[in-house]
Amino acid sequence: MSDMRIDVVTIFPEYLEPLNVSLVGKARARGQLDVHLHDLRSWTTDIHRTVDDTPYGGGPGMVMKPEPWGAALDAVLAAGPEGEVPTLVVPTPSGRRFTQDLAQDLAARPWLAFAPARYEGIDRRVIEEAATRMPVVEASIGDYVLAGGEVAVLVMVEAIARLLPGVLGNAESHRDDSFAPGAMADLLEGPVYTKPAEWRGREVPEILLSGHHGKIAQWRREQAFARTHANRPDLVARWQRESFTKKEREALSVLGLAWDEAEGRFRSVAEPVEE
Ligand code: 6GU
Repeated sequence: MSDMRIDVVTIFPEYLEPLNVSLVGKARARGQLDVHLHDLRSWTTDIHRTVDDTPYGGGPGMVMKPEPWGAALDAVLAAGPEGEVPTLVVPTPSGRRFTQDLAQDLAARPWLAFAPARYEGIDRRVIEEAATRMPVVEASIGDYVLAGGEVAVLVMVEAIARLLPGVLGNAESHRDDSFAPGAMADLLEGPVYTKPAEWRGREVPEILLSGHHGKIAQWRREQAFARTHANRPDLVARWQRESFTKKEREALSVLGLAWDEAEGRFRSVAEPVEE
């Protein structure tokens, strides 16, 4: 038995060819991941294999018809283990944010089915009817609009697959990831270096060559603070005072970040207090 079954229903199965490559491809080859691609058009019944139609109420673009999706989801359900249902993941810019937390939640489920749409989306009744039969998660990979959900499926499957036990070589590989629960929650990973120790006149930070594991860990954490401060003020706004040691708060103050008791958040000391 594989660790996870994944079904994808799409009008562009060839868009998902990258699932044969690299980490996900290897997980499939090792039998840890069982991926089934389905062409939505195989559940159409007309000569033109139509999957879309004009929107009720008017407006631009086309909407995916419910009948092919209904038949496709019926077939996916019937193809899996008796009595089990998949979690249906519907990629859409209108969905909840696809985060590391959601990736972790989905990685714990034995069976996922993805329903990426093209055009303006799928007739709403498909999602509602599916939700009476299986868990449904509508998820967006970011605040921008893609031409279709297939690339979002690639993003989500890769983020999920690397969390499956035994897919990444090292069981500790996830621990220091940006966004990893625990010490890295709401933190971005800092910079990394490899040999040679000097390259084009640029030296690797000396601390990394010191062999002082404790000091290295502290330095990496401070680098993570600096990166997060520079790139993601929204994450800094979530930090709690209690998550940091006294020494770490000193490092934060060097970055110009101080705990503001009244506001209940870390604030740039340069930043004016709002009236
Ligand atoms: Cl999941 N789908 C599409 N079409 N656009 C998106 C998206 C998904 N996430 C962000 N933009």
